[in-house]
Amino acid sequence: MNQASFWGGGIYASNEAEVIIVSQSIFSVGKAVVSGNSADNGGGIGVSSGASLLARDAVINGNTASLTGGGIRSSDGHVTVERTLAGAQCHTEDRCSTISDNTVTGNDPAFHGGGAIATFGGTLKVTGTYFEENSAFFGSAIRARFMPFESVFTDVSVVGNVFAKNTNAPQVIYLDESSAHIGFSTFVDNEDMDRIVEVAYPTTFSDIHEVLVVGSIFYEFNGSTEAVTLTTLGSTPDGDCNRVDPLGSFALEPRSTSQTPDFVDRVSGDYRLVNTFVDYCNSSLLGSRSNYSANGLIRPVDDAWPNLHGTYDLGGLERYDLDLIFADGFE
Ligand SMILES: [Ca+2]
Ligand SMILES: [Ca+2]
Repeated sequence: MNQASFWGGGIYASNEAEVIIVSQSIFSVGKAVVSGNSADNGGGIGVSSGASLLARDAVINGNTASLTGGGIRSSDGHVTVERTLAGAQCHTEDRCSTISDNTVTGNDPAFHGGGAIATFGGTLKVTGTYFEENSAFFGSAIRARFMPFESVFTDVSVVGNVFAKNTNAPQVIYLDESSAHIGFSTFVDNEDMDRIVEVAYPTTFSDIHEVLVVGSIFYEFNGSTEAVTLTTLGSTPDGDCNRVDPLGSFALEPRSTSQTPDFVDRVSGDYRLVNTFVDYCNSSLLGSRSNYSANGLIRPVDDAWPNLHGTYDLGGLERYDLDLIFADGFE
């Protein structure tokens, strides 16, 4: 339990430094945990000025920031959050890579927010990770601005994740003057938002930003939440193969569906698919960058279920058969 006055409650790195936190196993003795810290910016971890963070199979839960980034805050940093561990335990209710239960209390609409992650400039890559029960007034899970800002990096990449029960903001992911590729993720039972992904000011003096959202499930309690919305002037985001409620511009993107998903145990937070949306899509617009899932399986798994457009399941969790896991050497 740490407290920092301004940056990085648990860990802070600047000036090209590298922070690596890696779990050695899925069991608690080997887990990398950043929990119960607080700061103004980056309640758990702060990186700035070219510093990089690699969080692999890590738990970044229960941290608090008063201004930005309940779990992680980056300013021109390079943040990678990923899941690499496989294991039968993590296929069910255990989460191997999580950024959950973090809170931001700041309410300045220009800069505050990002319940799990706030990132301003630099790069962000998040794969195979659960974002649950984070809270902020802007971007209950993620807030990104100026991505990239005078940079050739591939900005924001968010693939194979689960976003559930994040609260308090008008949007779960807030992309402001940012490019982003969001793919094969599950958005379910988030609360309080007007739309799930908000895109603002995609066209700036230096750049036209590109936002792609593919292969994802957007399914919220009220049944009438727009999935992806442009709220300013500028180039519209592109979509493909998404499950969305039947309203808003994203309902018109190719291969979209408003069919109701069927989760193993939604109430208990087990968002694995039963059969709906299994083997629904191909790798769509992201190619091999689609091949991540929050249960650690390498996509795609060709299930016995008939293929619609391909072998990729929609959402953050690729369905599997136990026989297949053991045949592939998972334990
Ligand atoms: Ca599949
Ligand atoms: Ca199949």
